[in-house]
Amino acid sequence: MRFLTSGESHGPQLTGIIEGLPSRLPLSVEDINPWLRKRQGGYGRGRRMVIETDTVEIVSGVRAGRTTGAPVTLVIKNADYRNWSEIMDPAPGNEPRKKALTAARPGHADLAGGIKYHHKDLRDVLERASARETAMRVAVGAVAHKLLSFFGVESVGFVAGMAGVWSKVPFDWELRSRIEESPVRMTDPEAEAEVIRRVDEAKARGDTLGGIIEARFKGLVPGLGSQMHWERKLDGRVAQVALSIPAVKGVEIGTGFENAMKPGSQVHDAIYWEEGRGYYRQTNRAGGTEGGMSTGEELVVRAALKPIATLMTPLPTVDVVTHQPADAARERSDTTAVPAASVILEALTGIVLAQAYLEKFGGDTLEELVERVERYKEHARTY
Ligand code: EPS
Repeated sequence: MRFLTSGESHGPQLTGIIEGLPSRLPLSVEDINPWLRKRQGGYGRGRRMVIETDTVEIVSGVRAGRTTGAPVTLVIKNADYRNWSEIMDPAPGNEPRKKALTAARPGHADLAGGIKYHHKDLRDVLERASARETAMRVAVGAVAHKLLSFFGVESVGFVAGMAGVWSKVPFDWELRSRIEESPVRMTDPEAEAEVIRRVDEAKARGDTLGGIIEARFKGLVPGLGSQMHWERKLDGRVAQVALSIPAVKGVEIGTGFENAMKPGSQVHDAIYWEEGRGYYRQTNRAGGTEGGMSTGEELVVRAALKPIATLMTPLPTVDVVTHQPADAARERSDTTAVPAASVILEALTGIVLAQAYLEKFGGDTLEELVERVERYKEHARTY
């Protein structure tokens, strides 16, 4: 399964094309829209999220509620385009355009992208660097999760800490509804209240905030990915999608960083076997991968987000047209998007996992695929 997205933040629409899905997968907009709603939420978002009510249209590859095996095309319209149609018009002329941006924001794609693509209006860089693009990747992720649901895989995405405040309530699958109801997607109500206070303060100061997000998956078969070749390693692929989320600067599988400072005897997860259950562990410090393959234990991935680069109280920079010192450009933006990023991490990790299932089990139809997964589960139990 491969996919491509296109679309600018303030252009007419985002488009996604997914190729390689099996036929007969039940799929409707109702499988995708709840993900888009979740991604739009979270305390600390800016006014753009008031303008948008992201909903998807399926314009190819699905008939009567099932995939046909053809490429699936998804579309999300940008409601804000009505305010930007002149600025974003693909037709030549009308230059310089309104809302041109020349004071490169430190921490953003502006400067490197301007040099690389030779744009002096940095809007030509930022329109695609914008995290708006993640709306479509989350839609693709929702389709991947629909496929994973047929293999018995469940998942969650939440915020482990943000704004300098850690959640003190350890994650439990029972807390999934608490996370969904929390405006910061945290397990801990006290931490949540403190985070909200700090987000308000940061907003008043014109500042931005980062945090640590986590995604978990249970019900995975062992052996997804492969140790045989570097680019097939599951942990490497999970880390790559995590780092592709705007502002993510660190990734950890299980307690990866903590493990690095301990002796092996306190790190590796002892192996046990039980009739009917097969192999299992009592600890999961590995976070569900060994040797670049899933172990069958929970996959636990964490990612660190730096604070958003657009500051309303701007940092010093240089204007790329005059080369004079300037205040960095101010664009309408979010104070923080950490809760939304946890939804994105869950969605995108799902894409990697769905791809790994499809590679391992193949098949043109959903039924073939499910049958092969079930047979392999039995093999893993009795091996
Ligand atoms: C973003 C800036 C803001 C965010 C946007 C990401 O958009 P705007 O410039 O239109 O106010 O709201 O995120 C989204 C639009 C989204 O859907 O997540 C940026 O500069 O990255």
